[in-house]
This record gives sequence, C-alpha cells and structure tokens, in this order.
Amino acid sequence: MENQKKRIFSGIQPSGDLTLGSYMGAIKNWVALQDEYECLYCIVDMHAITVRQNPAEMRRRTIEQLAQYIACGLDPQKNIMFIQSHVPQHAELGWILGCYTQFGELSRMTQFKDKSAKHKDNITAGLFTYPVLMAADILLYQADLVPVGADQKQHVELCRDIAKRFNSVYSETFVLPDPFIPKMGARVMSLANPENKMSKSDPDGCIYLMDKPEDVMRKFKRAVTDSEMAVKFDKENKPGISNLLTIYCTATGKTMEEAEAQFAGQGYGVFKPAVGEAVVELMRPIREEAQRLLADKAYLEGVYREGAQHAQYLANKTLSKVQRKIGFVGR
Ligand code: AQP
Repeated sequence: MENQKKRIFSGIQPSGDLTLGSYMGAIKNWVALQDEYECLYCIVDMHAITVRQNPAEMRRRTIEQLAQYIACGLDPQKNIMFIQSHVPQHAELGWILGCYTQFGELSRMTQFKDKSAKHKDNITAGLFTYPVLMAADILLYQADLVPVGADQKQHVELCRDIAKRFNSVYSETFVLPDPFIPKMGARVMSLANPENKMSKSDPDGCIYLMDKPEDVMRKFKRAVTDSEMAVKFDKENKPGISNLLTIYCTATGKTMEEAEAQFAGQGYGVFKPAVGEAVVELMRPIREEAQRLLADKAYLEGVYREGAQHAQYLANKTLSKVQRKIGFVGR
C-alpha cells in the first residue's frame, strides 16, 4: 500500500471546537481523498500550544476532534489518524528543519503577523517557528499533497522551500508537497464580520460542528449582510451574502448559478434561514455520530494508539535518513 498510492498529510489544532470553516476548507476534502491516497490525518496539539490553552479543555477537545473526524466520514481503517505529540519525531525533525529556515522567511508569514497582533502579551518563539513544525509534519511522511484552506497556502509554500533547500544541500531527501485548496469553501468567513475568516476563537461569527440546530439557525438569522435585497454573489460589495451563498453551495452541492436562481426575487428573510437549514442538515448526522463515538472512549483510544504506532514507523524512516545525512551518529 505504501508505495502504490500518493500520500497526504493534514492536521487541525485542538485550539477550539471544530468549525464549519475547518470542515468546508479541510475535512470535507480529506474525506473525498481517502480512497485515492494514503492519508495521515493528525490532531496537531503541539501547534495548539503556540498560544495559551486550558489543559483540561485541550485534552477534551483532542478526543472530541478525533470523534468528529470519524463522524465526518474519515474511516480509521483507511486513514492513519493520530495525535501529533504521540509521535516525537515531529519535534525532532522540527528542530533540524529550524536550522535550515531563515529568520526573514518566518518574519514574512502572515499568520504570525495576525496571531502575534492578537496575542500581544504572549508572542512566543513557538508561535514564530510554527511553520517549521508544520514543515516537519508534512516532510516526515513524504506527503505529496496537503489539503488545507487558503490561509495555509503560504505555510505549505515555505515547507516546499525548506525541502528544496535541504535536498539541494544533501541530495534528494524530501518529496516536495503541493497544497490542495478546494474551489469552493476555501475561505469561509465569519458570520458576524464577513471581512474576517471564520475562526474557532471567534464564537460570535462561528458555527461549531457540534452546535445545536437552534443555535445554528439563530446564528444564520443574525448573520451580517447588507442593506440591499438581492441574493447575488459579489465578494467586493456584498461580502456577507457572498459568504452565505458559498456556504449554501458547499453544503448542498449546488452551483452558484443554481443558488442565485433559486433565491432570485426573494429577500434575505427567506435566504438566511434556508442557509441555516442546509447547514443543520449537513451537520446533523455528524453531530449524532460524534456523540455516539464519544460514548466509547476505548474505541477512540484504540484508533489514536494504532495511528501513532503506524505514523511512528513511517516517520522514523525519514528521520533516520535525515539524521544520517546531516552528520548525526546512528543510535
Ligand atoms: N474559515 C475557514 N475557511 C476555510 N478553511 C479554514 N480552515 C480554518 N478556518 C477556515 C482550515 O482548516 C484547517 C484547520 O486549521 P487550524 O485549526 O489548524 O488552524 P487555523 O486556521 O488557525 O484555525 P482557526 O479556526 O483560525 O483557529 P484559531 O481561532 O485558534 O486561530 C486548515 O487547513 C485551515 O486552512
């Protein structure tokens, strides 16, 4: 299996409950790719601590996130699913790659600029070197493809640059990964402020996968739009409505033209609840299945333990090759 299929790596931080943004930008595509590729899907807890977390909350969310991955349709028999901190090779390769990454490169990362502005009182070295650890996550498994939302494109590009640099110094070592960004849903915006990305840490503008139907409906009915009446896609002038249309199309599988035709001549009072209902129906089976899985902690533990074992086996192959090339004495 290892050598026949191309490989995928992706992960999400347990820094908050999973959102409709992370579902549409990432997980939905993970599910679509699981038959064609050999996939590793990770819960990146080491990335999450780049900003301060409540320990008990993070432990709870880590397990819930695994249940939600499975509930979204990821099959643990087909995919390697694991928790990042259970595979210490990520940290080991991360350190090494940090020595092949320029300070200037990291300074240009927009996520660092955004997050350091948000967490002014705690701008850690970990937040700054986050993209190096992400490069290690991807390169450890020689991943060909990294399915992410548009906001992560810059980090995958940096990962390629680090890999190229290493390969040119020491001969071919790493596969150069490509980002895989969905055509629709790559950047789901906040319902409260459609100029901003929907983020876990912004409860007002955010739909969480585990939200109850009544909460989802309330958030959509309150979604910020504009003073016009037309349900038309126009990202510049109608960011709120354009975001809702994108969510509607991604949830229902309809094209933008179909959605615009469906709501032509109808006001926002009809459109907004219709988007809410489409999302409620999309999320209902996910929420129910996640709740069912969470009642079986032993099963979830089995999945992440087995996942970590398998991941460690693959990670070790790359790590020992890298260590040998850079001049470390074999263990
Ligand atoms: N709004 C979004 N639209 C499309 N894709 C998104 N992703 C996240 N938000 C959206 C994609 O989902 C994956 C998860 O990313 P992450 O949780 O590891 O990191 P993040 O982008 O920092 O997530 P948040 O929600 O913004 O977290 P906080 O609030 O903690 O900063 C990635 O593939 C991302 O592209």
